[in-house]
Order: sequence, then C-alpha cells, then structure tokens
Amino acid sequence: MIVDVLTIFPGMFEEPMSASMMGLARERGLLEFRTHDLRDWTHDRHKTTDDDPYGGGPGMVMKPEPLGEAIAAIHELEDEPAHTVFLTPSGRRFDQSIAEELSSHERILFVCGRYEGFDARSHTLADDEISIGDYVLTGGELAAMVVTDAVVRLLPGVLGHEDSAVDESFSSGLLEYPQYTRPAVWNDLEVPEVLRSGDHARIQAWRRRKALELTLERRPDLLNEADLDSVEVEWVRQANGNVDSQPKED
Ligand code: JCE
Repeated sequence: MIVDVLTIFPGMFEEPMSASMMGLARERGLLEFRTHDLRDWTHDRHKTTDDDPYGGGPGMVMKPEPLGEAIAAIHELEDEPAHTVFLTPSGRRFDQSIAEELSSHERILFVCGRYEGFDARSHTLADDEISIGDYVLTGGELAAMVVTDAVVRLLPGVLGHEDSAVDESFSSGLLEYPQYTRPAVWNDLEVPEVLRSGDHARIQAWRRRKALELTLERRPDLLNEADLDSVEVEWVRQANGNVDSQPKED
C-alpha cells in the first residue's frame, strides 16, 4: 500500500510513522509512506495556504488552489490515482469497519487541513471524508496518523502473528477479555486459577464470559450488534435485569 499525506506540517509524521510497526511495515516494503508539503504548491513569497472567510467571522480558511494543484500532482506520482481522504470533523465517523474498507485500497492520500477547515469547494477533490471522533482537533494530521495506524496493522504481513489483526474485540463485537502475564501474584493480586489450569475449553468459556461481562458493564451499546448465541442473549437479558440499566431520573 502507498500512503501519501498532504500537510503543512510534514515534520509531525516523522517519529510516529517510523517507530515500531509502522517502521517495520515500511522496511518490509509493505507500506510506502510519503509526506508532501502543501506550501510547495503555493505561488506567493509567503507561501500562503489560508485566507479570510467570505462573509466574515473568526479564523481563517484553507485556500483551495494549492490543494487542487497538490492533489493533482500527487495523483500523477503513480499510474493509478489515490483514494483521496479528507480528515474533517464533519466526515463519517471512523471505526474498525472503515479501517478494513480502507485497507483494500492500493493507494490512499490523506489531506490534512488546518485553521477553521477547508473552503467548501475543496471537498469536490475528496473521495471520502473521515472524522476520528466528536471532538475538534487543531488540524487533520493527528487524525491521519490514527487512521493510518489502524489501516496499516491490517495489511497482510505487518503483524508477526497473523491472527492478532483479526481483533477479538470488534470482530466478535465484544470488548476484549482480561489478559495476564507473569508473575502469578503481583501486589497481592492473583492471576485467575482457570488461566493456569491448562484446560483450554474452560479457558475459552471463561474468556468469553469475561468479555460479555465487561461489554455489558462498559459498552452495553455494543451488545446490540455483537455475535451472541442464544444462551448468551439470555444471559445478557438476565444480567440486565440485575442492574440499573435505565437509571431513574430524580
Ligand atoms: C480540523 C477545525 C473545523 C473548527 C482542519 C479538525 C478531525 N475528528 C476530528 N476532529 N477534528 C478534526 C479536524 C480535521 C481537519 C481539520 N481543523 C480545525 N475544523 C472547525 C476547527 C482544521
């Protein structure tokens, strides 16, 4: 996969996109990652990428012309144009299924804005618009890194242990069961006996139950979409009856 990023802050990507799995994916040739400085497509002495909003109001808006020229030039770097993704708070909300969808593209171009966002006409250059969540960042760079990280780890060969990319959580639709490693006792806290029993069937059943309990407690919203068998559906129904699932108003 080739990932291009258009930004006025290419330096922000250096460490995050070189460390750990991202670095390894690049060394292994599974990921080609390139940044492009939007200022290279400006034509004035000050390399201006923003301007005042028509109609007035606070802040500045990204000028559309440098974006248009830059995106066209980046498409031309390869035979096929890139799937062009704008990061913006008004995009569709990023999740694991969008990560899977994006991982099927040969090329992605992430376009990172700054200031108060893009001139509305720039959106004609986008194939896709993504938000990583309902909060406002100062620009798209961190969002582009979040999306890239989630996508790259899905590429075949990036994770050593192939099936750890198929997340327990999010593939079954439940949160992950608790994990433990040595020592068996730490700060008076013991690793559950079942995990040291060697009884794989018991371990599997325990993990599934813990995943259900944790999801019910912290993310009950996920249970509507989760893959549950009929026994589990009934268990959730029972457990729900024992908790204040709809806190009363006072
Ligand atoms: C961005 C800004 C709109 C006010 C370019 C914010 C994505 N999930 C996300 N949160 N924030 C962003 C994001 C992405 C790109 C830009 N801003 C700041 N945007 C209104 C301020 C500018």
